[in-house]
Amino acid sequence: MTSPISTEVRDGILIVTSNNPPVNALGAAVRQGLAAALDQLESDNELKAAVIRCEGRTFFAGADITEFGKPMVEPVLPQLIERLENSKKPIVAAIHGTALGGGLETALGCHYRVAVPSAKLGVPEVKLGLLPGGGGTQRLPRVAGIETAAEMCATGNPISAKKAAEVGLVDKVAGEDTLLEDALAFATGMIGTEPRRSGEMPVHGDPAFIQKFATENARKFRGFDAPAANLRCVQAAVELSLKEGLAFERQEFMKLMMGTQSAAQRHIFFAERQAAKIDGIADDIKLRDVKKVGVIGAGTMGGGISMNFLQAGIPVTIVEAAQENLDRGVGVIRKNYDASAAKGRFKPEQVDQMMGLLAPTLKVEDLADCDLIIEAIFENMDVKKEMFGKLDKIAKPGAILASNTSYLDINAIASVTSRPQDVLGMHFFSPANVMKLLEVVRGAKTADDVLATAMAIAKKIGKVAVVAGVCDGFIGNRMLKPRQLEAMNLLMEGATPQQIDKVHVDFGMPMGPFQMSDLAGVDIGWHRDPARIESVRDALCAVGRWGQKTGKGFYDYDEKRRPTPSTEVQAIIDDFAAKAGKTKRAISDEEIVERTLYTMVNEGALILEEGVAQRASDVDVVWIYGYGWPVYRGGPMFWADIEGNDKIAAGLEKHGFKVAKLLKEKAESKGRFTRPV
Ligand code: T1G
Repeated sequence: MTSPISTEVRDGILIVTSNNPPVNALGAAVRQGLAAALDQLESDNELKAAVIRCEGRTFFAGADITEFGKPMVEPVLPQLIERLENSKKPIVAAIHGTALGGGLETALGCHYRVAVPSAKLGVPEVKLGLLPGGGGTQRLPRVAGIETAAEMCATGNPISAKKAAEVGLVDKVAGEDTLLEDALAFATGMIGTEPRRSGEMPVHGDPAFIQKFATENARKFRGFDAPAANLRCVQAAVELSLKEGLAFERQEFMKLMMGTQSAAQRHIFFAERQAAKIDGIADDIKLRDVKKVGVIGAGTMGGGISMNFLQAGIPVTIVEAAQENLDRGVGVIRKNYDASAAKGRFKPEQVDQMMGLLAPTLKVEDLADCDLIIEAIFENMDVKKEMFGKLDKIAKPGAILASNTSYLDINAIASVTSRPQDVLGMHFFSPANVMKLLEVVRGAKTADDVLATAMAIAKKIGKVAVVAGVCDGFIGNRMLKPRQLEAMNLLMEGATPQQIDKVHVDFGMPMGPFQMSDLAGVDIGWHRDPARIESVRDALCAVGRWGQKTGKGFYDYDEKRRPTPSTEVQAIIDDFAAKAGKTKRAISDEEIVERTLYTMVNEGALILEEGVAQRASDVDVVWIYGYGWPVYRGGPMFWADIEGNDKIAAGLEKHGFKVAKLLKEKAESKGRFTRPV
């Protein structure tokens, strides 16, 4: 097999090129090729310096994550990086694309770095539950300073070539199209000089920044092991020699690598990419063109949905029934963009440009030239059927007709059109311009190219899309149902809203079932008749406890929307429990987990049995990106594998639940839903 590494000599400079698509990951063959190139550099006296570069879309984007958990193959990356650094002849890294993780560490092993303006440099290992294991935590504080090192390592966010040049991480910003020439010129200028070794440079910056940064980001880092480990390594760079610091980093790296959090986060890294693939449909299927989008409804969802397309430069025609609602909807879009611009996310002229792509109208006929029409109107089947009947007459042939329904039957909606093959669901999560998850709901008659086009457009607008089959609630909301139901049942038996929510927040969820209900609105789906009180929810709604929007729901809220438990709510719960003949008892946190989280896993197993989700990792992606399931627990199905499916099944049986067939099978065979990483 030919090596992904090739070399050529130009004016005494060895040009070392990696060609290892798709991202020049530093797999064994690449490392071996680089080692061979170093042998050549060292042994040939005609060679005075070297430039290391990559073909394709990017410089090395990191170690090869698919090698993790497998026997290491020499040379391991830290060894290779030390060889680079100890070379007696200057070596220049020529960077384009994204120099990430082990890729940036390899560049740090080189003596100098030249990058194009569009390049990004980062150490995203923390997002995989890891830390830079190739010396990054020790060399970055020496090259770029403590502050930049701490931030880059603990957040995993990349920096631009410009910023990198400002902090000394890049020595020269090359022309966008003259990277090799500029790198060769830089190398030529270094011939005969003693190479500057990152590891020999003094650590500089303010060590106090490390703790300050940790404190400022405590909320964001809550529950994660890796950010603190990264900061400990940067601290070690301050206190120890390079050799000792590298040893400390290796020790901390191995601890993370062997932990479940990194396994979970690597699982999600691959799961997110796998979700984009549709089993049984060729990757190169011809997609339909989507040059213009129509959105029906300018409310919270319609407005948020529109923003996604405008940000991607796709014109949107937005339709409302009444001028007042249309004006309000357009105003909210503008206000949201202005708020983002105020935070530096957009330039003012970009906001004007995006708003210029928005065409508000009261006439649904104006959607006739749209390639994709997304309906985001009232969540009622009759209303949706009527609208799709109209669209069937208005929309051009081949237009994709999508409903943003969060649980209604796409097949029923499609049945009122003459083109069910062009109909599917595109279920955005609120706020639609923020939440990354998009459930793409495949109807029985949805054409393959329609489904593939929806998945492709989802990626284009920055969404993480998951294919779902038709059922009540698709994947996410269907699993939410048993969780909410059991949470209410637990209230009747003596648990309190705050106890149940605390169990979920301690687990790592952003909020618990009742905090979520208050945020979304306790009154969602309420029959609106205050005289008709058949449940705790009815009782709360009847007294105006509709959630945060009315200042009270399951909790009371102050002006800053901070929740406090409510004695009125507890009295309503107790009254209902008494009427239902329930006697209050102390309920353990473990029982709350079993009845609200194990039941979700059970529903996930049913979803897989019915083929509503393509794969278990898709279910995990839905819960990570749609509901904030802690990524360091890998999603409900991965978490079940770690908990043990036998323990999950036993816990469900203990509380009288019927265990799904697939879960029972996993329990009996000690099998997993997800592939080990
Ligand atoms: N290893 C193996 N495969 C990788 C990979 C990697 N590092 N990065 C991407 N891929 C695959 C990915 O699975 C997909 O495969 C294809 O490449 C395109 O990726 C010792 C230990 C570089 C910004 O964390 O952030 O170095 O689905 O769809 O949107 O300190 O990929 O096509 O079969 O994401 O253009 C650190 C991870 C590793 C970078 C490109 N590096 N990658 O984004 O394409 S740990 C990272 C990314 C490490 C050292 C440590 C992105 C990207 P498939 P893609 P993209």
